Amino acid sequence: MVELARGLRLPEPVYVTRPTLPSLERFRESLEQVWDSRVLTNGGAFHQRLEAALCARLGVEHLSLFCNGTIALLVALQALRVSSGEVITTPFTFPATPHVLHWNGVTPVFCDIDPVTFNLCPEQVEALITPRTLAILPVHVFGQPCDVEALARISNRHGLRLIYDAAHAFGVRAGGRSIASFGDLTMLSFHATKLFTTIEGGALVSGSAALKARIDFLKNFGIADEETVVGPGINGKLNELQSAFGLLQLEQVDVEIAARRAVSARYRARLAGLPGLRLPPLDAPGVESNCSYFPVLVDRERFGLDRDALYAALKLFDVHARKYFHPLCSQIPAYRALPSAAPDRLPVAERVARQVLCLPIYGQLRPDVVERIADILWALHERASRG
Ligand code: T4K
Repeated sequence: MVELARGLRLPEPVYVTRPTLPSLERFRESLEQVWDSRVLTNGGAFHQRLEAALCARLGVEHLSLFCNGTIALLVALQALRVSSGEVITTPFTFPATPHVLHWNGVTPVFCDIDPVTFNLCPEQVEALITPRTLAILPVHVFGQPCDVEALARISNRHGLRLIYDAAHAFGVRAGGRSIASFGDLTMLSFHATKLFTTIEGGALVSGSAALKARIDFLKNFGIADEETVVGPGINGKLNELQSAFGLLQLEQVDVEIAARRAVSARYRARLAGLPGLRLPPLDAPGVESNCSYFPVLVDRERFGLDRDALYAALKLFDVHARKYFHPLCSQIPAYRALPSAAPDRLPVAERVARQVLCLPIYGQLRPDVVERIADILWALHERASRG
């Protein structure tokens, strides 16, 4: 292995993602405008411009910016008065998803996932509905759209709220529509690890002006005017510097998505036929994905190494893949005693969490580096199969 690593090791570390930054010169110009205005936050001009620009880019009407995706999701539940009872969600997600339920006094009910998309399995959602269920909180994991039609049918039939965690799904379209336009509310994350970023940041997309107005009060302490506080809000605002950064990011987001598509296509071309490595599904008809992640499933028998061994071996070559999302959220101490968290009730999620590995993908990942990562994967397989 030492010999192999010496030959193929990358000259510098390659991480699962890297943000593509806007021009520093242009950002400096924006900063000068902020300095001139002295408006630093509380819905200033850059904030207003970014909300409008995001609506136009995403093809939605009502969007509220937030300081991060987690607070946005916390407010989404408050806005729809989901603050007791149970909400059905996925265990195969980042901990923020069940945590916002917990912080709202709601019990998460974990539901198993689809083996291909890794998203909530609609048939199993229905079986978990009880008189205490108030909402469904699905995640478009790795930017793959959930079965939005089936979930809409189920939520309508049972009078449940439907709130999407679209932290990974910026710019994704399904059935000719923005993925952010489904359900009662959709949360987006603009964290530094996302393909569109405001460093930290996020948004809620709502279906009506009235719901957006309620969200905007809630993210600003519930303040309506200098003497009126309409409800118990929180501070979820995005500031002017980050909004200005976001406007510059937005100018380059389509180039970023196209570059990620090219990385994804190169991985697919090079890794097709590599035994024991299942590649992410191709876009279903009507879906435009954003290639925000490149998750593979590692089958130990056929690849020759299990996921953990492959993850560790890649590090020797300075390739820092990530085990998103292992461990499952149902295994977090705060939730693992819940009846729905029992591993035998979540067999698909348990298997996927054991096998999944997210390979590096971002717009500026050079083609020769992608080629090298593919060479390393083939070499590791060949070495492991020789015994
Ligand atoms: N729902 C879902 C489904 C989510 O995935 C997330 C967040 C949320 C909700 C919550 O949204 P936010 O409140 O975060 O807006 C990262 C992110 O921190 C997290 O935002 C994201 N999901 C999650 C999937 O990934 P870590 O712990 O893996 O981050 P970290 O610091 O290890 O970064 C990963 C790699 O990215 C690093 O190895 C290098 C690179 N990186 C990272 C940062 C922070 C950079 O190149 N520059 C940077 O500034 O969680």
